[in-house]
This record gives sequence, C-alpha cells and structure tokens, in this order.
Amino acid sequence: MKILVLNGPNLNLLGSREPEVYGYQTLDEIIENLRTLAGDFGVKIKHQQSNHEGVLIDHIHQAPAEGCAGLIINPGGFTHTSVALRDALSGVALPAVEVHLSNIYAREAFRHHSFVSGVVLGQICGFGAYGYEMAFNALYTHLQH
Ligand code: CA2
Repeated sequence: MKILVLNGPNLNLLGSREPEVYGYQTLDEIIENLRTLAGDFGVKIKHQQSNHEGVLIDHIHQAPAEGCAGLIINPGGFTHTSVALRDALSGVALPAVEVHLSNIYAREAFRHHSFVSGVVLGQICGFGAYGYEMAFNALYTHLQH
C-alpha cells in the first residue's frame, strides 16, 4: 500500500522559525518518523512539499494513477484560501486526512475556516508533528475496512 503525504507552502521552513507555534522538528524529520511508522504496517510513503498551489493540485490528480490508496495533507495557508485544492481533493475522491500542526481554532479568526475540511475523512490539528502519525493511523484504519 502507498499513501501520498502532501505539505503546502512554507512548511519547508519547519524547525527553523516559530518553534513555539510549529515545533522544533524539521519536515524531513517528521516525514522520516512517518516512514518508519508506515513501514511497520508495510505502507510506503510518497512525500511532496510545494509552495505552489498548482503543483499540489497536480500531485493530487496524479495520486490514483500512481497507486496511492489515500492521502494525508497539510495544505498550509492554502487551507484558508483554496477552493481549487478542495475541488482537486473531491475530484479524485481518494480518502484523505487533513493535518495542522497548530490548533487553527485557537489562532486568528482567518484560520478558523478550512476549505478542505468538508471533503476529507477528518481533520487533526493542534498536536504538532504527532498529528501526522495520528493521521496515518486514522487513514490506515479507514483503508482496512
Ligand atoms: O498549523 C499548521 O500546520 C498550518 O497548516 C501551518 C500554516 C498556517 O498557515 C495554517 O494556518 C496552519 C503555515 C505554515 C508555515 O510554516 C512555517 C514554519 C516555520 C516558520 C514559518 C512558517
């Protein structure tokens, strides 16, 4: 089984700035931990980070043809702006879990709305890097049933 993990804009900066909001782990470290966890279940992780909306949409479109059974997505700031990302997710109809490191509902009002949340299995936010592991467990359990 293969799962696509997508990270949106600025998440390549993790570990360098704003650790009080986003933690100390780099994106590479988070993905490495996730690969280890997924490996225990025989699952391969395909990871892509992009700062560009269209590139993220292209990866979503390609996911079924590449044999991905589902996806985990942290759309970054596009969470709160992108109808196109939402349309791409509903267009491919793969089971998806939305992740945010921070609790978006405890932050500025403009972060309280997600365009993505209505087309995913569920959303995990506020648990830092552990949220990616939670998302994997939720998606993997969903895919077993
Ligand atoms: O909490 C999350 O994971 C977010 O998706 C992160 C986005 C933010 O726009 C969302 O509201 C919530 C921002 C990612 C920026 O990441 C940085 C990491 C280190 C330094 C600066 C930015």
